[in-house]
Amino acid sequence: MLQYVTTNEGKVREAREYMDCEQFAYDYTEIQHVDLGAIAAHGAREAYREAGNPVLVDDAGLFVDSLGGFPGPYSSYAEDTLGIERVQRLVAGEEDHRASFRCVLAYCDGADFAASPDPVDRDERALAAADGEHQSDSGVPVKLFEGTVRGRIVSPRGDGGFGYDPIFEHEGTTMAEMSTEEKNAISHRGRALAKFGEWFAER
Ligand code: ITT
Repeated sequence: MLQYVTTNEGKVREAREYMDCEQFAYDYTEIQHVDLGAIAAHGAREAYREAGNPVLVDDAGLFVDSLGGFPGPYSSYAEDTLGIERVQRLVAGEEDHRASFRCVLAYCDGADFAASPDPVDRDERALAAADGEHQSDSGVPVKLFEGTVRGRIVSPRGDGGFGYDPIFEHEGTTMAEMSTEEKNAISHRGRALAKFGEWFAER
């Protein structure tokens, strides 16, 4: 069974609309990198080594246009330290409230993949940022699937979803006001999961 690597149950709920998977609540090392793909690829190698089964790592982030992409790869840290309401107030002080949510899924089962149309991380960039202890992961390819949604940061509305959902509005509705199905139809994660699901079914 595919192991969906996350400590976040909200992510697993959304993923189960696309595939059978088990949650593997493994807290992989999140390397410091501006690129979510590099973080997820490094995590997938580490999780695969730990699980010994096919793994899918899910790394997501909120990128606010007027804050130069902040909090981006630090979204989890910003949620834990500032909280989503203070992030929202920070953005409210800017003229431009537009933002993107991005999700990168990184799949690893120890085998090699064809690159097209989604990228394969063959690990140099992740290893360059990692310390020596992970050198043994060298060479294990990771297939990446990405999804993005554009929206606006607004005052919190809605009880659904998780994380930044109450302050992320897409076409007039916050993601916390959507059902899981509605969120998946437009979200960063839904788009990445749809791409992955199609590819995985072929595999
Ligand atoms: P794992 O690393 O264990 O998967 P996490 O919740 O920390 O759990 P991320 O680092 O990918 O996962 O998430 C970065 C932040 O973005 C974190 O604060 C999440 O709550 C939030 N987040 C991720 N996906 C989201 C979504 O679909 N809607 C709202 N917030 C989301």
